[in-house]
Amino acid sequence: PQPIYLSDYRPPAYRVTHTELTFDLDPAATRVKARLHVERHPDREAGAPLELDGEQLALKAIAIDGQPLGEDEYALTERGLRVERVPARFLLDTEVEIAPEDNTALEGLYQSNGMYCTQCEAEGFRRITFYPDRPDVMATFSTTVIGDAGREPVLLSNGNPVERGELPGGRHFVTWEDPHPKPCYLFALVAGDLKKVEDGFTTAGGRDVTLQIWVEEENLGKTDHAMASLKRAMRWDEETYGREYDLDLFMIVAVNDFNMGAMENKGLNIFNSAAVLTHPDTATDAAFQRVEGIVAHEYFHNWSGNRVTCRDWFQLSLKEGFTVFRDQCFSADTNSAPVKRIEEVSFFRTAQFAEDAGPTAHPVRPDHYIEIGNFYTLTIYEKGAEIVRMLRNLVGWDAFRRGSDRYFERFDGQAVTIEDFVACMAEASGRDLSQFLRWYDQAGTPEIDAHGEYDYANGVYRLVLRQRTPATPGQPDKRPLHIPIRLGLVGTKTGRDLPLTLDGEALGTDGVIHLHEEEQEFVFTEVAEAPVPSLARNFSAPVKLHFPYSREDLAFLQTHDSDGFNRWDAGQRLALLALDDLIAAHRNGVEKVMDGRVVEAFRALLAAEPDDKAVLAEMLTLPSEAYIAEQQPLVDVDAIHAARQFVKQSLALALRDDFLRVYEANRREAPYAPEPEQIGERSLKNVALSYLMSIEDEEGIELARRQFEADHNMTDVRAALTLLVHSSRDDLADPALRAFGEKWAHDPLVMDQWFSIQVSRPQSDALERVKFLMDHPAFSLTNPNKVRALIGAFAQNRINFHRADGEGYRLLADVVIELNRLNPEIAARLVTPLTRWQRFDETRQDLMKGELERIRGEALSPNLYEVIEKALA
Ligand code: HT7
Ligand code: ZN
Repeated sequence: PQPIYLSDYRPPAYRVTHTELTFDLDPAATRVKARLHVERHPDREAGAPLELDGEQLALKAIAIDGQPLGEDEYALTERGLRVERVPARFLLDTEVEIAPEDNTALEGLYQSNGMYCTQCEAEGFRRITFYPDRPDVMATFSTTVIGDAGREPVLLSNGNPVERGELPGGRHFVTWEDPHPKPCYLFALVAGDLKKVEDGFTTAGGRDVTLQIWVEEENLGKTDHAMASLKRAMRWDEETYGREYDLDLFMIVAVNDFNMGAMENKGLNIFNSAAVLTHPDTATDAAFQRVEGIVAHEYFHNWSGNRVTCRDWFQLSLKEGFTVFRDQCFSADTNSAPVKRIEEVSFFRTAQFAEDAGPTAHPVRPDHYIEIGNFYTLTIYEKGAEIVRMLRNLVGWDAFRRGSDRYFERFDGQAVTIEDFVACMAEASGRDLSQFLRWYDQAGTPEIDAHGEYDYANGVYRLVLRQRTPATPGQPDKRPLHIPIRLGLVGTKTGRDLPLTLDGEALGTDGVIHLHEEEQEFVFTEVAEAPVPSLARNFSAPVKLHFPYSREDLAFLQTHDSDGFNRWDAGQRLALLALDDLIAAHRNGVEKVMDGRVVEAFRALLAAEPDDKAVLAEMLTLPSEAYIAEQQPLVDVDAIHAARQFVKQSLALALRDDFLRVYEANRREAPYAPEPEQIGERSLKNVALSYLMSIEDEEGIELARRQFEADHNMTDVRAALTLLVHSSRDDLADPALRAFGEKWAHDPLVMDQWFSIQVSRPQSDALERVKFLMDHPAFSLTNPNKVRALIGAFAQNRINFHRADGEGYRLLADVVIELNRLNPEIAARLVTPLTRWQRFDETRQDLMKGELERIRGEALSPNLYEVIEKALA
């Protein structure tokens, strides 16, 4: 496979202004008729051939302006269809046959539990019909779906239904019209035996919108939260961005087989059932919050993605980074904002930093790719969102909102670039953002080495910042970025933020400084007392910031920093320093000794009356093994696991009564609601329980067992079940797992949790369990949720996946090889942990590389080929 380069972009030679589609559904032989209204681009020369994308299509008929084409008038290639001579404006009719039942890749038209559905982003439409499958070709669509009236009573597509009727042979049809021009990646079709839940929303402008969520009958009771989230998101987008919905109907459909979370098809969002269905008995607080976030994300795409879309797929972050930023702000507004930020950042620093430091690192706007499906990454989504967040902070909310209005107004109905977006922000704010644009083109996580010095005699604090971005594949040399650093100087005497005066300018007590150069010195004057700097508050830039804090400094910041995020971060840094010592002790076979400062910090946290219990729960949560590993030059999985376990148990032993008190104080048994206060209480209670269970004393065990059996809601049940199953006691694990598995055998989403919990256990039988469960009737390799729940979860079980005998690697490679045939997109994602081999010791490196080589020996899909070649380069 050959790479595609951004620098080769050319506008399309032909545009499609209107697309008429007719689907005659059949599992093995669906007929798709397409009539495209085509015209030559005004800037393109006459005589350019018409080139259409098409894959796995059996062409049955082709005509231009009603005249069938002879076989010498067009050519079929592996990639599509080429017609050498076409008029400047014409109608192209084609008819193709496709087989949805054989489509295990879940791109294009496929079947899930007997229903038909589509996934066209990024390049799935070319598996439906011959078409210029690129986002800069935007057309209005008219779609007729014909199905069996018994098997497929519901026939959906984008826009509004305009006609329906009966046909001979028990068939029926519905015709849909979508008046908004769209690229074909936003096309959708759904057909099946679905039931709907309906509600309504009146836009600020007075449009009455019908809202429908379509599900299989047994899931009708699981849509309330998604519907409420949708209405909140619609209102929020009006109030925050002035964006209203633009059709009379908005539909969401839940499907079980889906490669990602959800898809923003115009007027007909298709969701992975895991991203839309909730019920207190079956979904955890985290799942409720995830559903709210994803429903909002897809809805927000109606403007940031659909009305204004991407010129080409290199600009993917234009819609994804902006939309993630929008959904993050929405979730922060509807939940505990500090906890949302802590969760976002801890995930980002663990997973995106690792991606940015690995062999598949790429800029937020890549300059080449082989398979765009491989670029739906944390870098495009989450780092893209961090860049938009920096922009918002740089120009301020008012200018950002003006820039956003300008962007939506100027480019409505167009396919545009990241420069177009940033230019609107520059114009609205009057700021020069040219250096800032480098963030989009430079891969790798910038590192900042900071040090500071207080001059007592003159009341001056000098802060020196030096930035460097490590080399990444294809980008050996990096240029300095414009990095905004939000900071405070916390006085060591008063414990308060000191006023900041920089170059004679007063910045308040919480200011932003701008690092543009490789090295810059910032001299703060009139600093009345020796400070500890609180840097990059609220994670003001996606960087690694190193400052030589002493443990006393960190303990001080943990209690005194006015920035909640940095209070949490100081605690994490303090724990990491203690963990470093313990990792070294474990490696050297020296006795482990717990750092008393960490114990005292935890004691103080447990004694305080918290404003926000969810924040306290975060502060009591130790850095994950994955995050600890991120900090190590070479990952020693066993030492990390042992050190973390030691810290947890030491804290539990020292503070057992405090954890017990916190557990009891938060054991409210009110009816479940996914509301911030209750969620905070449950988090705090379950964190306390996890400490108590880490020492497996009888009281902790009894509490966990009772919580499991009380069966109040899935959050508490799952937390207790996880602790029982992850304990060293099979007499606790086995009965609980059995009871849970039997109770929920009928519910695929709960069974996903059942799979994940048991293969994440630290005990050494995790791998054998995976093998055993792969034969379980509820498991299926063709269902991405099952693959993620079982194989994906196991690959995150660090001590077991990285077993010294390499059996974890072998198992993953076996599954990847199988999935390469069935679902290349999922195969290419699943292989990720093996691509990080550089981070481990030599023996493990060899084992991991050996498995990558074994995969390379197969006939690879472009998806897997691209990832494996990068990993072994
Ligand atoms: N824009 C959507 C991306 C997506 C996707 C991409 C590739 C293959 C399958 C997919 N399903 C959804 C989802 C989003 O970002 O909102
Ligand atoms: Zn998105």
